[in-house]
Amino acid sequence: RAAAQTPLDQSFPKDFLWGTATAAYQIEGAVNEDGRGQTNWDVFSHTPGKVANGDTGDVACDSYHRYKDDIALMRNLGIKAYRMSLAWSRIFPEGRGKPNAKGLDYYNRVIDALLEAGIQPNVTMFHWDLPQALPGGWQNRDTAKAFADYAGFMAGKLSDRVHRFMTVNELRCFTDLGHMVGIHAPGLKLAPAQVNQVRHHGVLAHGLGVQAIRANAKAGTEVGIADNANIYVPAIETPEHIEAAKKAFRDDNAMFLTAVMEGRYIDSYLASAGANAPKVQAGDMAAIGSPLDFVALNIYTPTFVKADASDPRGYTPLPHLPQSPRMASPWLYVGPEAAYWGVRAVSELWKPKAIYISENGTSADDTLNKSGLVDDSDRIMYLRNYLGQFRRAAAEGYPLKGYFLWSLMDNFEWADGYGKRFGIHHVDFATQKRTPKLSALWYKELIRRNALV
Ligand code: GBH
Repeated sequence: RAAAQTPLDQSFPKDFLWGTATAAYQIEGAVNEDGRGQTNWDVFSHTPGKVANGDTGDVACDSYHRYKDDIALMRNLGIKAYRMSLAWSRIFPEGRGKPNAKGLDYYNRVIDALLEAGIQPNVTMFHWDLPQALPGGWQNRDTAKAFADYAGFMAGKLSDRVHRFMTVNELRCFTDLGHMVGIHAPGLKLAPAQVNQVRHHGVLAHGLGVQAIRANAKAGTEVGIADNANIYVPAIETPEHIEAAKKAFRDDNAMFLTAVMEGRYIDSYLASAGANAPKVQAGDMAAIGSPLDFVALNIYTPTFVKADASDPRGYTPLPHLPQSPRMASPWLYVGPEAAYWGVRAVSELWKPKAIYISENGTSADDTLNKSGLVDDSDRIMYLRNYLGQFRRAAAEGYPLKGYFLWSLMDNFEWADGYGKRFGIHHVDFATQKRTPKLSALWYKELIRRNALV
């Protein structure tokens, strides 16, 4: 029977960059090998009570030794790009000073093997594993400078083969979760003024990092940030609610992505911070606002928001309810619209040349079936819905260029240890055996068609 109507076009733009993502401390293991220095996460995960089940990243997925296996998984998927991070303390065990050649050798091996497999490395300079030797960590402004020196050094070494760098991953996480909430390394609960100072050092590290990467990398190297801006979805798709969502997005990310994109702290933030506002030195804001080649977003959870004339801000965010649908992690509320509205807000507010999704994915109940496989239909449901919304953004002309699925494989999920699995490949941590889940087969087919399946 002939179709009654034209089917919805489900395709993605030609040359859309399909990939997967991981991060050094979550997969590498080998924490005492080849001169790697200790990090804040080594200390934190070895502190009793900090990580579920007492798990640590000591072994993780053992990718330090098994990176070739990982690349074989990627090759089988047909991905074009891989987002990985560098362990700063493998290169500078003390955070600064004399570089460690063996650390550099490791990343040269990984990058060369990726290129050999036809996969484009996209490199994040800092995904939370801070060299422990840096005095005061992110509370010390010198750490921002040390980061820039390290990032510039690595850009000089890698930009003959790596063409896209992200400075830091998720400003809000390594600042607030580590220094205000205390659930990530270094596990502090500082007062508001100190928290704002840590946040300032975070964006400053990004900005000085951009400058250092540009100063040391080959011409044409792209530099950006991978951030998890809080995303606001208009409750109803009408101009007043859309405007409210855009304003909420800009306000709520004021000390992070908004500062990076605008090179200043906006008035609403300074007013609410009052005497606790960060101490800013001459030149800081210009560095923080260094122009970027792209913005990369990690997108998981939405906040719905409505226009509200009775609120001085003009909007009211709507709370998640206990019964709101979520995935296997309590924080992971289902909200595929975040995919579309995240891309659209960034595009409309700041008009970046390109947007990448540096992470999107989910934990799921990953019980092995009788054949030893994982039938993760929940994850497929989640990905299909989010990718539909990313597709909408691309189809409407927002400059969305690529997507990195979190994660290539199950790994060390920070404070949740190995208890939460985000991979599209199952990892048996006793044997290190990797097995594709149903979602990996689904993703492979999506990439093959360059269209939603
Ligand atoms: C990303 O963080 C990270 O970049 C990545 O390394 C990580 O593996 C992945 O997502 C999956 O989590 O316990 O309720 O206080 C996403 C942001 C930050 C969300 C930590 C969950 C804990 C919230 N995540 N947060 S809670």
